[in-house]
Amino acid sequence: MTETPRQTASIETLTSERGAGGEIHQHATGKDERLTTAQGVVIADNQNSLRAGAPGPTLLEDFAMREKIFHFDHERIPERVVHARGYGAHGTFTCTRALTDITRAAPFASSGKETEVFVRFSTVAGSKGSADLARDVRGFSVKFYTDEGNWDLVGNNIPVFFIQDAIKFPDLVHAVKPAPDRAFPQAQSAHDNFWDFISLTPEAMHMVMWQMSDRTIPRSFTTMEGFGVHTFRFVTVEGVSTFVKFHWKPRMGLQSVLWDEAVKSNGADPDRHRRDLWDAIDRGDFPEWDLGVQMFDQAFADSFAFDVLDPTKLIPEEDCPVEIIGTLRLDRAVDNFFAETEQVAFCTANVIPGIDFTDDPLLQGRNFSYLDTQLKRLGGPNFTKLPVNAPRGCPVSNYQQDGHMQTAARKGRVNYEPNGWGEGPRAHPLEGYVSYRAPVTGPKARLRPESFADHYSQARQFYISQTPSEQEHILSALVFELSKCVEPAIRSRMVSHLLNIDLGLAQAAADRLGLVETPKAAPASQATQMDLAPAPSLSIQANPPASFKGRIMGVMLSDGFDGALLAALEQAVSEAGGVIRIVAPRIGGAMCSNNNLHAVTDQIGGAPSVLFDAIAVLPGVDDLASTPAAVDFLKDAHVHCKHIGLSESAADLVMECGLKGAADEGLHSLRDSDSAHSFLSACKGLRVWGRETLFSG
Ligand code: HDE
Repeated sequence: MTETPRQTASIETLTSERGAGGEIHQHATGKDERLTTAQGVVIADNQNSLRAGAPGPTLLEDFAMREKIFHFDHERIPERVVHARGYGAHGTFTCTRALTDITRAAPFASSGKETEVFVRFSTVAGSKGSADLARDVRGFSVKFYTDEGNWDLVGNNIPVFFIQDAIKFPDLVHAVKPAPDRAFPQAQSAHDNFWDFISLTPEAMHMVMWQMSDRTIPRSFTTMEGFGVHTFRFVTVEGVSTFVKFHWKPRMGLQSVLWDEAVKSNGADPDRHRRDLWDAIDRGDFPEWDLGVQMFDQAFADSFAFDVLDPTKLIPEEDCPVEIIGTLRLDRAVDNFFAETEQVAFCTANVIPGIDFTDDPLLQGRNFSYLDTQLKRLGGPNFTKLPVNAPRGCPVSNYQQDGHMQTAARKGRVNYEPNGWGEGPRAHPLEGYVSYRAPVTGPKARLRPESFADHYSQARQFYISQTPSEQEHILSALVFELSKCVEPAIRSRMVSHLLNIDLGLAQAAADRLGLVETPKAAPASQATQMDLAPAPSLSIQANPPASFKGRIMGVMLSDGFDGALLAALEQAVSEAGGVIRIVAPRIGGAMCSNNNLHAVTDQIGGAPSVLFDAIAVLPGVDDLASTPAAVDFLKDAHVHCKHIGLSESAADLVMECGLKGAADEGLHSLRDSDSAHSFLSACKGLRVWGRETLFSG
């Protein structure tokens, strides 16, 4: 991939330095900037350590070398126990609808009010160095630096969770992570331990349907939804509470890739999602999401078919509308990944006046876990002072002191409260955070309410809300994952759950897994099971994006290509708000039919079509039919149901790919500006799903 202007901007001058043999090393460095030790002493030679004679030992006295290596030795901190691989950016939340009658939460105080935010997206299971397109849930964490303190909305891209009680979380995470003896598989749920645990945990079935759907292989961070998952409370100044569920809706619309693309993407560009976010911000194509809320009262909660405190259930938008109250825009990449993205500490317990918890047992457990894990990960209690974690919109004033790496010592003798010195901060009953006065009764016991008992109805509702193509994706994902399980009893146990979700799905899975005997349905609480109507809002394919904005067209060409046609295509892509990448045999450039040299962004061997949303093929004198990577480029785009634009000169390549005579609404012939524009207009939808039937079975 190419260097961005931002990446090259800091390379200002070339300076010289003398090596051991007196040779000159030339390298880039900042103008007039001196290299120093951590103590500020200017370093004279950064290439050779202090030695006793040319063949002699290195001296302990060499403080510059020791300090440099000492610091390097301590660069690593523990990675997050979950959500280790993540990527962050700064931005702004703009309120578009004041909610002062419903909550005193600062970001919603007036329409037009702006609040600074930091967002971190993540995968859950893989370690820091794993690939972006693992089949996995994505984290979607937002830190609002409000003028009444920091509020963290630590969500996922799936609105429900695997378990109903935090006490199960360590087991869930142990099961999905690499097995403790062999330390594999990495960043995958396709293994015995995960499905063993899941098949013994019926409450996970709803989330499993989401996990096996295309939601877990998103096209990019910018094309996925975010959800707060739990029911929270909005609270007014007077102490009146309204239940609320938070939703982030991507302006680019929901988009995912196919499983085969995910697998190939992980090889071609394991950093695909972080690169996509970085590139989008870098070119000024700032990603945006709308913040929506589902707000309801106790009466709605009582009448709803499920317990609103059960995190394995959602409230369909069809039953309670999502009202848009603001927009999130990410417009600034981090200056330093470690300082910001790695050290940011999100915590569900970070709430502000106007936002409160409910008794969702998962949320209650999370409120303990985040602070606890951060103490270990960031090494002491003062991580709240790091710039990315420190409040920005309001003063911080208290008597917390000392601890590792303290940088904010109070002046004076007063470090306690109450004090008679007339100094220092005091609590303020009116301005301060007051917990919602929720009445609490009941015996102290380890229990789960009956209202949490139905594990299958919403799993079924999700499944029947998908298009046939999406249902096929769920089935193939289940078959893929369960086929990786060595233990037959696990496969069989999973099918016994599927029987409670959808008979057709269960039978097809049993068949494709080659189960010798179809198991009995898992025991289910029949008393609570319901036949819910499909909720179309749950489908990706039924809600396609409105434009090609922010997406990437890969144009494969070779010397002698039609320059006018490329210009027409470039114009059409740019008018649609998309980005074009030129893929050619040589990175140094491609000569068009008019003898103009055009810049090339990717060499064919390193840019398979899985990296692009749609493709165009404009071969020149080299028809590319005998270039294997070019054949794969076109064949894959076809199998992946993408829109494909073809110039006449692509005829031999088309023949080589076995596509001659293939015609559907996704194959477009490119001749001129008009055809380029109608090609782009077709590209704005998702894929040509009808093509899938050609390859299924
Ligand atoms: Fe987390 N989770 N989680 N989680 N979670 C962490 O906190 C935990 C859950 C989520 O970008 C950890 O600082 C428990 C649900 C995100 O830095 C840890 C339970 C949801 C992130 C932790 C859950 C999430 C985390 C690890 C069950 C969606 C990444 C590092 C009760 C609503 C935050 C850290 C970032 C991170 C605990 C379940 C989202 C261990 C105990 C449900 C997005 O504290």
